[in-house]
Amino acid sequence: MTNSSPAPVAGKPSPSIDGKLAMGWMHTARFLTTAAQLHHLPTIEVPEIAFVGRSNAGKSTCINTLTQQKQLAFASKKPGRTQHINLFSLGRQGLTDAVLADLPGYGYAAVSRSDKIRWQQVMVNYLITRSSLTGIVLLCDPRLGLTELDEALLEAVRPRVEDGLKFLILLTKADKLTRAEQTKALSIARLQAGGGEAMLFSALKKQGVDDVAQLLWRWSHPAEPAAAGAPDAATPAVPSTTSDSADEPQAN
Ligand SMILES: Nc1nc2c(ncn2[C@@H]2O[C@H](COP(=O)(O)OP(=O)(O)O)[C@@H](O)[C@H]2O)c(=O)[nH]1
Ligand SMILES: [Mg+2]
Repeated sequence: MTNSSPAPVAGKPSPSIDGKLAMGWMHTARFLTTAAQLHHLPTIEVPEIAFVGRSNAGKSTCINTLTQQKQLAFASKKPGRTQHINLFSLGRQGLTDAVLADLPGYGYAAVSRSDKIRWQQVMVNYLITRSSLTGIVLLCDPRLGLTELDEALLEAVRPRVEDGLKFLILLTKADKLTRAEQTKALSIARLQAGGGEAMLFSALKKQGVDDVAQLLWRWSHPAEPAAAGAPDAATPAVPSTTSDSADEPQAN
């Protein structure tokens, strides 16, 4: 699964993309694979972005809204897959330029304590060791704030965030908050995010949708080191023919 996407480069501004293009890119999401254990995950050579959050935080709704597809959450809801890491490929014309990883929601009350602990370990191991991991989106219902498990996860990834891993606290269901509450929740989340950032999101009101799509695109397409006479780095890597779409699994 290789393509010509540049490896992440620190310190360079990312190329920009407008909201519509970013949403078009998100819409290319397709199911890649599912894994119950870390060692079953394929090696990925493009940027991988993980979605994490306690159950009911609005993760499935967010992924569906961003990708403008209902089948993706369906893929994650198939019996036996709810505790799996589900990967989705992104990229036009069969070229994969990024992968989304949907991690199991944690903290679900009906799950036994031992299962919770096991999953916490799998998740933390994933977040700490996964080499293709480029960014983390931590979804949080701002009416509840960060839970103990969210805090533990934040603590675990902090060294990687300090090392350049992208990190976003996404405050979901923003439509449930007044303007003043949104502003307050956002400033708290910005502090909690450390070196990362925080944004408001509402699937219902389509708030923040384009902004998140653009951010994920920038995370996945860091600027290449400037080279004399190089083509404009802001141009999205969209192939003009379908001739090189061969090696990509087209599972749905
Ligand atoms: N008002 C509102 N409700 C939302 C929003 N996003 C999700 N929800 C609701 O929150 C609940 C949990 O959402 P879901 O996506 O299943 O959460 P998950 O467990 O994190 O995947 C569902 O009842 C959703 O309809 C939103 O933007 N606004
Ligand atoms: Mg869900």
